[in-house]
Amino acid sequence: GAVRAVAAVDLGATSGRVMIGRVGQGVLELEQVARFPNGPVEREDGWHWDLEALWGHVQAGLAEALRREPNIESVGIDSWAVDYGLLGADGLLAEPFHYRDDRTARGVDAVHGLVPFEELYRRNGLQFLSFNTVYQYAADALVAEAETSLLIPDLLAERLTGRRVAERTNASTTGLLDAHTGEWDLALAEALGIPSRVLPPLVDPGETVGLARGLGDIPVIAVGSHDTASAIVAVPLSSSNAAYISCGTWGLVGLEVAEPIVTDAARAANFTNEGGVDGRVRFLHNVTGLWLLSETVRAWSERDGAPVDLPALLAAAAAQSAPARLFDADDASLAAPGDMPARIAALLGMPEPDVEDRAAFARVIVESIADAFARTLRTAGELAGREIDTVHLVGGGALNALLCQATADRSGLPVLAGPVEATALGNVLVQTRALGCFGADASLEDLRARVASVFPAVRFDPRS
Ligand code: LFR
Repeated sequence: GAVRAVAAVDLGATSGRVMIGRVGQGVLELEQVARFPNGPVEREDGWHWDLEALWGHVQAGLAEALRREPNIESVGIDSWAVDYGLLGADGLLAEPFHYRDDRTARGVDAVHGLVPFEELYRRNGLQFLSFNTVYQYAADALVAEAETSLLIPDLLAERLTGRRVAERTNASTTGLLDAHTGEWDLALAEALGIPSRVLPPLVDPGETVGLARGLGDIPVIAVGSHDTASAIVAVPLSSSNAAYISCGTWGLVGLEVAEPIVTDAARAANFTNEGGVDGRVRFLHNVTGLWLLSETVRAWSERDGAPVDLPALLAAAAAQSAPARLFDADDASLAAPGDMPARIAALLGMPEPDVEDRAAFARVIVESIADAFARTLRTAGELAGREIDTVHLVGGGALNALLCQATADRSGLPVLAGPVEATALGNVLVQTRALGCFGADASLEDLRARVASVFPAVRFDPRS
């Protein structure tokens, strides 16, 4: 049959991209059309996202995609989770906040004062992250004035189609979705004083959201609009004993399960149950990932007045001997934007590195991330009662051979690296399945088999 094409918009916390995806007999391809930087921007009232800049990049990228490939049949949008824009009749009431803004601390106290964390966990299944949407709402006076609240991908879809909906996988990260039914927990919203009118109708991945008016009326198809949900679609999991690490800004470490696991042990280990595509559950923990490296490199580049070359730094780091001391990559002090080398040095109890010691310092960062990955894999297996035998590492981190090898060594498990662009692939796969490219009842396993056959993994075996 003919090769068919769709457009995928994939926004990460440090960069965004627009891709053309092509699917046909034995064909599964991505062509990058646009790539643009993203990150926290500091305003008078705290850290925000520059939504208008992102929207500009998305529009330009989609226009370019259609110029290159006029046969594009649909558009799908995914991004990081939890952040939202509040809308009135005429559009946005305020620029969306960045989840790393510390106003959420107030929201945590307010929410837990009304509903204890134990009860929240039983209902929404989410690990405690101070930035879960429900805490952000509690710190945001504008919620009371809003007609509706849309998560970032839904907000962009609304600009394209005029329709206000909440895609279900991303809605599961708000803290207001019932983990067991997949529906809004209206009783919880009421107990927290969040008006139910701000919670839009839910749609599932694969459903058409509406027609993109400025793009020749091609449909916007809902995908796993939470980037991690899309990434897990494209992990070529071979069995239920295969774990994944979706590694970009964050390292999302866990397993796919059929039903939420909300035991006391899972709560104590701070494991989350996020909604996946086709009703699967992503049972995982957020480990601080490449954020530690990107923020470190950003600080050094600012200090030097010239960009630090990350690939060269990692090559030099690989030539160092293994570090004696590590730090806890999960430490709460590393969450905020700002001078990362100083904060890591403080955890290590040593001075900040001189320029000639930067490679060794980068090595400590990579090994500390790998150590947290290994620890979290062990916990995931224990909590789910599974004997993990393989780890798939997807996302940008799959390009970091030092990190992949260190994860294999520290976990004692083979690491299968790739695909690097798992998120965009998952986005493309869900759209093209909805368009009928894989047959009417193609399962996630069918889609993953296609990924495995087209994108061979790079294998890292543990060294003793
Ligand atoms: C990864 C991710 C994580 C989410 C964090 C904040 O990009 O979406 O899954 O916990 O960003 O939204």
